[in-house]
Amino acid sequence: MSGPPVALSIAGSDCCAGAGIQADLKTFSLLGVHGVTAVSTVVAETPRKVHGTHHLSPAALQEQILALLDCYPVAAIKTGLLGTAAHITAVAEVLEEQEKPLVVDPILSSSTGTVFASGEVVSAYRERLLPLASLVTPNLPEAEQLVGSRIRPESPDEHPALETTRQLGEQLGTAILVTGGHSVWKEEATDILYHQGKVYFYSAPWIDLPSAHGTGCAYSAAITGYLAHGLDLVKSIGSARPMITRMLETSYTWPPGIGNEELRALNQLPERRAARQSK
Ligand code: PXL
Repeated sequence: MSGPPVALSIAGSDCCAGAGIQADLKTFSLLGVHGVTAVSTVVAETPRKVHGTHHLSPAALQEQILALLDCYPVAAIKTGLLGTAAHITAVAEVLEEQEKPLVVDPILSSSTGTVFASGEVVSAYRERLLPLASLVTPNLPEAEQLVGSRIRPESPDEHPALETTRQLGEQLGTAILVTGGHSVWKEEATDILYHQGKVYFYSAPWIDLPSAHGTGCAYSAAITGYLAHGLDLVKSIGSARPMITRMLETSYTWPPGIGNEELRALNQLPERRAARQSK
């Protein structure tokens, strides 16, 4: 009897369960995938604030990954928050030995602006982990950090991330999906994939949810889940995108009893959004 496929998330723990391994496990289970986890960092966090980050040792992280790979028929792997260069190197050392599909979500900062990454972290990603990836899923600011420059489109008709995505893909020789949540293009959240010399666009309605965080975690987990089911990369992304829209539409809003309209006013998000659009 064959059971559900198994996917491994190597990531941080978000105690309020919007992001990190908690988001990954919820996403895997919606897809009928058995999720297993290796924790890198424990983040004390509430929806609009990171209170503290507590790293496990790189050896403790490796021990979890090795134990799981030894015991389970892991079909696909994703990485999320790896807060130090030593954690990234430790993960790369273990994953170099295997050839399973690997989705790397290079978390360089939180949606509330906490910077998780130093220059050393960016270099460790570029040199050690990204070359092993089947897919890398940065948002636009992360992609710009990884490329090392800010490239703006020549015309408003060009997607804001087109050149950055292409350059990163060519530099690393890996598929790159730049997720659209940080750049509204033509009134939609449009993700852009560079894969084997071709560019693909995935558009979805822009859903402005001030209380949501961890959308990127759930998205990369959904792609990993579909890969674990055996879909190819392009189909996995095409299936994950509408799933994330549905998850956002039905997501828990925080604080309880306060709707997104009121939160938006509290956070002055229309201004932030207008500033983003005019960039
Ligand atoms: O959304 C990025 C992210 C990923 N992983 C963990 C986090 C966060 C955001 O704060 O806490 C564990």
